[in-house]
Amino acid sequence: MSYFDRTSAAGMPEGFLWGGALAANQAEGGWNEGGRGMSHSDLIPQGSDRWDVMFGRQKPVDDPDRLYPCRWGNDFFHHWHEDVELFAEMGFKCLRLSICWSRIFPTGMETEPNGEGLEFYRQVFEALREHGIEPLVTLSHYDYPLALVERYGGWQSREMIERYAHYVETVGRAYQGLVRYWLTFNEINSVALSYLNAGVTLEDERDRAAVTAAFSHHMFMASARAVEILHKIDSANKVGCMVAAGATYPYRCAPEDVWLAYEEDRGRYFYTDVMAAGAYPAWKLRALEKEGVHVPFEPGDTEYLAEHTVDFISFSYYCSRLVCADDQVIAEKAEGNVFPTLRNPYLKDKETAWKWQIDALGLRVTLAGYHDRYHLPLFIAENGVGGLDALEDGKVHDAYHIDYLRRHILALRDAIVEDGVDLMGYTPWGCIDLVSASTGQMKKRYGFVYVDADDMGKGTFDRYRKDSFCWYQKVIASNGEDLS
Ligand code: BGP
Repeated sequence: MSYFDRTSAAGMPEGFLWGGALAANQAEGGWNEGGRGMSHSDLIPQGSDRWDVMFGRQKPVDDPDRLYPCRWGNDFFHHWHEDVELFAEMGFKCLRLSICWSRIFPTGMETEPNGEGLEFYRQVFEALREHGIEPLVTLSHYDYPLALVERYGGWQSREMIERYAHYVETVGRAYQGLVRYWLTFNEINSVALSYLNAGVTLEDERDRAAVTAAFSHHMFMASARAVEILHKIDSANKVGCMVAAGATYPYRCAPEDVWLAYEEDRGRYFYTDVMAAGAYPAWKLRALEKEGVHVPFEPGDTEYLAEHTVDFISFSYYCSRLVCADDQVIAEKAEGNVFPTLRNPYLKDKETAWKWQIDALGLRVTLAGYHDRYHLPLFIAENGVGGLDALEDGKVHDAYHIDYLRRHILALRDAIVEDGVDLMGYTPWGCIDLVSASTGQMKKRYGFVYVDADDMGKGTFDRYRKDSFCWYQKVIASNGEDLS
C-alpha cells in the first residue's frame, strides 16, 4: 500500500484542535455597517491591476465603477449564526477567524473602541464557546484601518506599533476568558513580496530594501508587543506567529541548487527566528549590512524581541517550493501561494484548477523543519485546495477536496506520531467558501460549505453542505481514525 492509500490516521492525540479557518477581509462583508471604518482591503479591486495593488506597486483607489470583493466576502457578518451551527455540526473543535481592526477602531486613531464592533465579535465568540469551539483569533489578517495606512504609510512608521498595541489591549481585555489563542499577523513573511500586507505602496522600487527592513522590524516589534500585552492580561493566553510556509527543494542535486534551497528556507525562517527564537539571525544582519540597509533598531529593541517570543508557531501550507540556481536549466514556473516556485515534475499530475501543485509529504517535511529548529508547539492554520465546484440539486461533489485533505492529514499524523512533532491543531483554509485573496474570485472554492454567490457578489448567499462536509465530520468524530 502506498503512503497515501491509507484510510486511517490512527494515533492522533486527544484534544487535537480539528477545525477550519477564515478571515474577516475575505468572509465578513458588511464593510459599511456596524460602525466599521474602511479597511485598506476594501480597496483591493477585481481586475487586471489587482496584483499591482496587492503587491504595493500601485496605489489603491476608491473607484465607484470598480468591484471590491472584500466588501461583501461570503457575508459572514449576516450569516454567522448559521455558519457557527454548521461548524458545530461538523464537530469543529476550533475556528480560526480574524478581527477586522477597523470594526473596532474605525480609523485606528480613536481612544475609545466602537462598541458595536466589540459586541459583534463577542457574540460570535460566545456562540463558538457554547458549541465547544475554541476561537483562534488572528489580530491582523490582511486588513488595516485605511486611515492609518494613509496617515502613516502603513508599517513604515513606528507609530503603528502604538496604534496596534492599543487595539490588541482593547480586544485582549474585551475577550478575556473567551479567546485563549491569538495570532499576531497573518503570513507575516508575505510582506517581503506583497508590500500592501504591510500597508505600504512603494511606487519607487529603489527604496525597496530600506523600506522592507523598516516595516518588517516594526511588525516584529508589534508582534512582540502583542505577546507581552496578551500574557499580561491573562497568563492562560497563548500567542502565536503565523507565516506562509512550505519547504524548499533543490531542482537538481547540484550543490548550487541545494544551497539556494537552503537560502530560500533560511529566508522563510528569518521571520520565526525573530518572533519565536527572539533574534535576527547573523546571516541576515550581515546581508543587510552588506547591502547598506539600516534597520531602525531603537535602544532596547533587541532585548524586547528576545523577551517576548511567541508560545507557538502557526503557518499556512499549500505546497512545497522548488528552486534552481541555473537560469539555463529548463524549468517551468508554477502558480502557488504568495511565493514564486518552479514546477516540480514529480508533482506534475496533481495540479489543480488554479494550477497550484499538491505535495502532501511536503507538509511533513515542513512540520519537521519547524519542530527541529524551534521545539515549539506548531499549528497548521491554513491548508487546502481551491477548486471549481458545481451546485446541483443542493449537492456539491468535491471528491478532489476530500482527497487533498486526506493526504495532508496522513502527513500531519505521521509528523505527530512518527516524528514527535507537537502539533496543536489543523484548520483548513476557507472552511466555508469565501473570496480568494489572490484572485478576488468566489469561484475559487476551498470550503466544506458551499456559498451561493458569484464573483460579482451576486447570489442568494445560501449555504449548502458539500460531500466533504460529511467526510470531515466523520474524520473529526473518529479523531482521524476514519479517513475513508
Ligand atoms: C493565504 C492567505 C489566505 C488565503 C489563502 C489561499 O495566503 O493567508 O488569506 O486566501 O492564502 O489563497 P487564495 O485565496 O489566493 O487562493
